[in-house]
Amino acid sequence: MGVVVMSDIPIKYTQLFINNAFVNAISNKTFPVFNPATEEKIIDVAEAQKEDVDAAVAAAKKAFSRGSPWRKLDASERGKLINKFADLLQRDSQYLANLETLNSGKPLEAVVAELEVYINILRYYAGYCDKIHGNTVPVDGTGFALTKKEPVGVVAQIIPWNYPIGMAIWKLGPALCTGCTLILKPAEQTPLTALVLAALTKEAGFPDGVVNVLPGYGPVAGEALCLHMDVRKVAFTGSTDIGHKILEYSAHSNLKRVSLELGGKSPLVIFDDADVDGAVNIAHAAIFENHGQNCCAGSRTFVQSGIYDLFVKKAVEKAKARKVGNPFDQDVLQGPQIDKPSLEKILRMVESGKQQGAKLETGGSRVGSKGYFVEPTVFSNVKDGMTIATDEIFGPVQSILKFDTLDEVIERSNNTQYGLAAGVITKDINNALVFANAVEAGSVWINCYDYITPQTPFGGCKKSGFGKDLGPDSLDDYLETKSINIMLPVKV
Ligand code: TXE
Repeated sequence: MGVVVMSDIPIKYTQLFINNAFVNAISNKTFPVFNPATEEKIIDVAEAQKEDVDAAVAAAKKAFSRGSPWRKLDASERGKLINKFADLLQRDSQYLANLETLNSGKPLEAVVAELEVYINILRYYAGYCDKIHGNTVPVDGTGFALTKKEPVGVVAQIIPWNYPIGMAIWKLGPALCTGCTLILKPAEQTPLTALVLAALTKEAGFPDGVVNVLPGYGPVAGEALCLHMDVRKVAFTGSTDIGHKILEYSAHSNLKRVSLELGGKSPLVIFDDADVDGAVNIAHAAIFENHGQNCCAGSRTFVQSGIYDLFVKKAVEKAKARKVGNPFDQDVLQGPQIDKPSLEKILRMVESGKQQGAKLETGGSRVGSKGYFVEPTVFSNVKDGMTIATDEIFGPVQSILKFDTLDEVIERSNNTQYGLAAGVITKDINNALVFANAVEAGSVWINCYDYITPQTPFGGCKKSGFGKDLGPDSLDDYLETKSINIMLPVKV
């Protein structure tokens, strides 16, 4: 798909989406949404409060009630609706991409490419709708048993700002595929494209109340969703701190199911036998893509001692060449960070790296004074205990560490509270597979990084959370297994 830069990007929707209608918040409250490249306000958007959450959950509950049009719809027909939604996403890709760039600062070209993947993700789920089945079970005695997979019901989906369209599609796909109804809460920084997606689900023909979208703040709308007694599951992607809270909300309300996709500090390990230029490119993309605002970013680059100095030299050249600027410009690879707190956190982390003795090879400062731009930054001589090696920076900061042996690098890779992803680059299949088996991570990439497909489950372990997005495993979180046990008079 080519890239069309729109000179005028109309904002069509700024209200809450409840029961297939755009409505104001009951309180009429709104909140401002900003362009991170200019720091200017784009528009005010309706802000959901507890009473709006109650209305959206009521609509979703009604849509899920026994005998409702959604419950009676054939599974294959659900698939057709999802496919229609994918068609509409394709039709409106250029508009959605421009709006996403305006609101998030992500480079337009990257967003257009990502949209192709999101369309494929929807098609994957569309095809799965009528392939979700249980088993027959060889029970003891004369009985006969079968299992059936049923949707959990009303689900709340709370997503971050780093991939606003992507995270929405990752969450909507399995919920719609399994026949759940949902309330999606986009991040307060980036609600605009989620509202367009809402309008497209209506146009595709999803019945009233199946999809609801509530822009608003986490501690208000997010908390009310998580504490609601009629919400059966929360799917959350965001920070580890809030992940802890989501579990508390569940414990304090109705023990709703929870799936959490949280932070990471993912190791990317490069052995001496790797092609250095190729490895530098993979490692560069692994950390700098999306300005480092990526939960599975390869944020600990481990390089074996034999190629360490050469690797650092080339990694620095690559970082220096990375063009930062207006995300609508075609040759720009890096736009602004999402907001001021994010910018300040990154600059604080850079300071801590310098103070703790890492060598700042390039970057480390803000670019300009308008917009939240940060120089692509590379640290060498990074040691395991330094804050830049232990904590998620979520910015364009590459930390390069040195290692000697396979055993040592496995140990050090696992020496983190996180377990989201890992990568290894080597020509030695044994080293690659021993590492892949030993590393504590939900996804492992060999001779590549960030290779995410609709078919492969994605999600971490340890403090990176639990539960999966994508792939067949993502459906499990949205399904209950019911056993139906039948007593027969005889065994034949
Ligand atoms: O995350 P939050 P923030 C990490 C990354 C980043 C840091 C802070 O390190 O620098 O988190 O980002 C909603 N109840 N990640 O502050 O607060 C909130 O409205 C219910 C990694 O943006 O976790 C938003 O929709 N919901 C991550 C979503 O949670 C609440 C992506 C994420 O916001 C809530 C983003 C509450 N009490 C940040 N408080 C990843 N895994 O990719 C907030 N929210």
